[in-house]
Amino acid sequence: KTVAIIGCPFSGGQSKAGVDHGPIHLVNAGLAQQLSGLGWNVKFEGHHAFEDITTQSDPPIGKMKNPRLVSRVTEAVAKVVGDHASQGRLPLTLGGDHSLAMGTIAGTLSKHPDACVIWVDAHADLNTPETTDSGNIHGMPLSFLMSLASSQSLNYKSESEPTPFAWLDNVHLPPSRLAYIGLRDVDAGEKALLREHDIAAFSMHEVDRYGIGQVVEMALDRVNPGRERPIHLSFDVDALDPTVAPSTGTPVRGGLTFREGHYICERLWETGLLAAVDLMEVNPSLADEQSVEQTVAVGCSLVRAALDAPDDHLSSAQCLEP
Ligand code: DIR
Ligand code: MN
Ligand code: MN
Ligand code: MN
Repeated sequence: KTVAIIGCPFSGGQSKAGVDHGPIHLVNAGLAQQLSGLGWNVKFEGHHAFEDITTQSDPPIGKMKNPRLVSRVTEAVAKVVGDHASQGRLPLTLGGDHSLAMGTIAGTLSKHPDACVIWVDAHADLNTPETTDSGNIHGMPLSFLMSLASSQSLNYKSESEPTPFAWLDNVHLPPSRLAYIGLRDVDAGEKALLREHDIAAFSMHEVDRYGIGQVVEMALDRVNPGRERPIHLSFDVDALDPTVAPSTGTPVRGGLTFREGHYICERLWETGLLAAVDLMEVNPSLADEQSVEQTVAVGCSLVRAALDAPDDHLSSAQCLEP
């Protein structure tokens, strides 16, 4: 088994500096060695270089900020993730901001067109260029992936460059194959889209009501009832409570506990269907040094939980031993 670590030091999908340092801190904390320790062959050839992807100028299109840059970077990420997947490696993408998921999920779908997505986040990241308030593309990746937004809807024409996100127009994740866990800060336009497209959304209310064990099964029942589809896990670290993962750009109180976050990862690994993992939005420039260390350590720990070797799980008998 080989895991390919794709470090994506990218922050163009939002406006706070520092999230581009997330992958560097995760790797410096020893993530590659930790995964080797779990029995994985680890392929990591340095962080992805985006310096070669520059744009002459990148003024907003409508409300969308940095559209050319985000489009080019995510297209490149899609290619890298798709290549690793077709070589039989499990792509682990470290962000960077969550706009990167346009690339990671497109890459997964290129190899596994029937894949489903479990999106763990405080936010729905479902805004369209019309519904967005912030203009930040990290709040929009799923609308493009599910064809609720498209390059045509940008109403943009240029002689000298392709319309941003045109490369995504023939990528399509059916809304029936997306399930959210951990939502608690969803914009009005996003709520309307969730309802209109009947998307499986398990907010913190459902986590409180049913417990995380039940919620993960309910999510899988919606998007993967026969338990045969490959699963792409996209984990925004802000899904966790800010007391657990403080160093992130848009923390929202009332989030997942340490164990709830880990349980999701463990259970998805246990299905045997995990095809790709994203860990996004670790921002080491936000909060004090101890909070940064804590957030980076939790990020590594979530990844280990998602990529655990099956025989490393304590059997229930061992757990019950006094
Ligand atoms: C908000 C915040 N819904 C937006 N989104 C965030 O900007 O569209 N996503 N923070 O992670
Ligand atoms: Mn740094
Ligand atoms: Mn997100
Ligand atoms: Mn978020």
